[in-house]
Amino acid sequence: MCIRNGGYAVETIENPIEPSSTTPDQVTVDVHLPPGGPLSGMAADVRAGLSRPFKELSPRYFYDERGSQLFEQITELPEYYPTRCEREILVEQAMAICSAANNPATLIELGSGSAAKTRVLLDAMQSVGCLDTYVPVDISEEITRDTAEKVASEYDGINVRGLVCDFELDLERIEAGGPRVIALLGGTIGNFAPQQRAGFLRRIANLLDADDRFLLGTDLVKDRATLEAAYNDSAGVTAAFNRNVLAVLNRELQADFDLDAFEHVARWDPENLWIDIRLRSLTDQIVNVRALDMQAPFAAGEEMRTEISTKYARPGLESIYAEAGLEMTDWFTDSEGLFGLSLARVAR
Ligand code: AVJ
Repeated sequence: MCIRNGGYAVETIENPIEPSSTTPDQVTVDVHLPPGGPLSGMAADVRAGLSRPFKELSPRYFYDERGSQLFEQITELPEYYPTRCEREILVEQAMAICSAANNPATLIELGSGSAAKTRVLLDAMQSVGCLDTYVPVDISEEITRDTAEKVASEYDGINVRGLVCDFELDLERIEAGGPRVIALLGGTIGNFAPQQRAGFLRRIANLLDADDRFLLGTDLVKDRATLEAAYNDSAGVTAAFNRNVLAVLNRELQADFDLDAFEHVARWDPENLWIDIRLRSLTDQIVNVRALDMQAPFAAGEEMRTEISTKYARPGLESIYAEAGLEMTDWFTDSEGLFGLSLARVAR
């Protein structure tokens, strides 16, 4: 274990500062964004999505500042149980998770954001004495720096190696001491289309050594009423969150979407086991996207997909792991069985 010895330095790879030998505590933030920044692939992506007969936008564009705030509000809604349930699992079972994951030295968190839930795991790791390194990985440089510095100041002797990248694209091997846990919390994997998910999990399998574990949060299949209520809250926050993606396009791609000309739709699809989240055009309209030099016609009643949120059951998830060369080792749920956390290892 490192012993805290003074402050910590924040450095970037572009402008490295030699870590001082008298400060074993350190924070580094490595930036691996494409030249155009986090939104560099957006234009081509949106063009493709708006050109298809069944239009579709990627959920990754929800999270500008306003979208992130709206999502925060969603997590506090009475109808939206996943965040509360996942937190309950972490709080109640952090020690069990920590020991099932071989008392890891390193926690790598994909989509770490403000790392609100992570602290529960870091606390458990610290109390067992295994905590050495935390690697927050997020697309937002500002949030990652902030999180990295805060975590470093909160945990004695911890090394923090922030990584700013699109974890779907640039998840290169992270050289930090093992055993390691790579965590993807919050049910984010629910947003991945099946093929995208398969590719992602295979890459995770490739990153894991025998002692390493993957920790995954998944919302679980349950009755339609509960599921649909979580995505059609009575306060209309989810509707505002969904429509906000149009404001992002208006700003980033000089589009002229009229947010009031679209309504929020979220339906449970029992065949695909996902909530299908869409925006439905209320009128016949033509949307101009100046930066793409493109016009997108919408018929009245036409629906554009903005997100899927897949729900899982343990056996299905075990098969999904197996197809990716992973093997579930442990399964944790909340008291009501609404949300699942699983640990997986590379298949033997
Ligand atoms: C952040 C992807 C887990 O799918 O439940 C919440 C996003 N969308 N309400 C989810 C979301 C609408 C959320 N994830």
